[in-house]
Amino acid sequence: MARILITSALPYINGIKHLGNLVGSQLPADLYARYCRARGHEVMFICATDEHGTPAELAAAKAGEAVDAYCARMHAVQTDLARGFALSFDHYGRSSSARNHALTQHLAAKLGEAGLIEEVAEKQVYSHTDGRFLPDRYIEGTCPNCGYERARGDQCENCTKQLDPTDLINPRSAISGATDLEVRETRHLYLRQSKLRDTLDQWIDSQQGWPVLTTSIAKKWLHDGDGLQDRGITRDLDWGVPVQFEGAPWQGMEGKVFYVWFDAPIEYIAATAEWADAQGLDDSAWRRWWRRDEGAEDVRYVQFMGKDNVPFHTLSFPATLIGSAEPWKMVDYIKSFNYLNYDGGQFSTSLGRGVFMDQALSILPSDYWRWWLLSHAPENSDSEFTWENFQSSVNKDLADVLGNLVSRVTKFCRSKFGETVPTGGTTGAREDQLIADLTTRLRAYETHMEAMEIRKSAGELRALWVLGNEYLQEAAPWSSFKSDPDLAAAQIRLALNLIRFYAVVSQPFIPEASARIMADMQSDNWSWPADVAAALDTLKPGHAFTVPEVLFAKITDEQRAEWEARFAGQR
Ligand code: B3M
Ligand code: ZN
Repeated sequence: MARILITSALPYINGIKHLGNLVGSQLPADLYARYCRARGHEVMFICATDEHGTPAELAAAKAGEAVDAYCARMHAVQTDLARGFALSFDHYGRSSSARNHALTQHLAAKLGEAGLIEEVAEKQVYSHTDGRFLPDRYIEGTCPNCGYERARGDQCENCTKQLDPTDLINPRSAISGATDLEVRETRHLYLRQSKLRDTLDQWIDSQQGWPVLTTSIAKKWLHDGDGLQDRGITRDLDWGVPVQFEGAPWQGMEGKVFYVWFDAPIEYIAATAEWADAQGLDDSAWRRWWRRDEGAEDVRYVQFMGKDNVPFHTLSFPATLIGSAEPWKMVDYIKSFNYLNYDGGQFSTSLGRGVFMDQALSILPSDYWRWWLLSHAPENSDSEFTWENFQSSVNKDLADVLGNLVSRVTKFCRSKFGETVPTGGTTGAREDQLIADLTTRLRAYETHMEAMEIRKSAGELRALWVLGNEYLQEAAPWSSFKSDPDLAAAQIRLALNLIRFYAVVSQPFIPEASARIMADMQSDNWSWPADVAAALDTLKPGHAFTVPEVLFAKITDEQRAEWEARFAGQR
């Protein structure tokens, strides 16, 4: 049994996330957390809302609410949606928590002691039209690296380069479009990341088997030109973690807050402390996950995120932790994702294009979405959601293959043997072959799940379902029943056990359907099938079960057409 710490990139507090956001971090992280728990590992699965920064301030203003009230309300909304998608976080924290304030200030102080923070007089963009300093992502312009015309002041979406607002060519206010911008002087704290360049380089080199997507992005910013520049970690804003030295004022920094990307990853740690607080546990409960001197040495730490978040997790956050000179647990593996596109274009939060988490749940149960999204996860390249593909994948994989098997077997048993596992008969070579094939596929499934190869895992799971269907097709208990009812009894006994087996192995992908199947099998034996033959002999003759309601309803052409039209345009 291992101890596995899993974090998902923290969704910004403003607005409801679309399915592309979901499949880029929270959903695959949940899949992995569920799998690790199912295999008996001790798991700590952490996520939180990322609540600071200008987007939160502006969204609150737009909603006519105070920013703290807005964040509290949206945190509750996002918590509900996470529950709706059956995301099994051990804690869903808030980056605005007291824990994160304290830890952010603590780490900044440590970085200061280590000589890694310096005060810099900075030129910052002030917008006369907007009457305020414009932070990074509220200035748009042309990327100096790739020429993309809608690059933001913090990062170019197109080439992932981290930017400073003043790098942009032809800058304009993203709030008003105003170009009457003026550069004014203000003082800020800078993290001297450049001093850590060699250390970070060696740290990245020492990582085994990271995905190419992760290391290539990290290496690019370490080695290409001005990769690891010192970066401002404070901002002229009201909302955020005040720039203080463990609670005492930081001279000259009054009225400023830490940059949202400085405090957000620290919330991974702080949220674990929030978890301990919520459980009524003392500090050692969270520190054994995060402090190498207090038990975290043998923790395996895995992070999930979209590719645009990779530079912050391979460079900036490690710089914070290493630079503190304290023994913090560092990430062991970063699973990163490309983008999911929507029906010939991009998902767009600003245009309301695509399907958002609340909308998805309002039309179909979460497992339909989980299955499609995970089995089409944008791992090796961008992938695309189309309604046609969604319909066919749900109808074939879930309804025709898995759902149909469950329904046929249970209904046939009820009509011929009653609602208990039938007695009598013995299985033969066909069943031995099925067990051998299931074992091969299951071992492959485990290998891919351990490697977080999500599409490949989905493929093996589907193959496991298909094996059962093929078996049933060939064994045809409905015809053997006429000539040899004992044989049919043995076949149906095996098939009922197969249904429970499917609940166990499918649970990381489709937890709600799996729970229903398990309940209908009147079992709560979720133990992982180390030995497939033994697993298929779990429900004994005479064990009662219930015929399930329709597990997965097919998506009709009318529904598909209606949804396609409904989600094409404005939200
Ligand atoms: N909220 C960005 C994003 O959702 C950001 C992630 C923070 S992870 C510490 O893309
Ligand atoms: Zn660019």
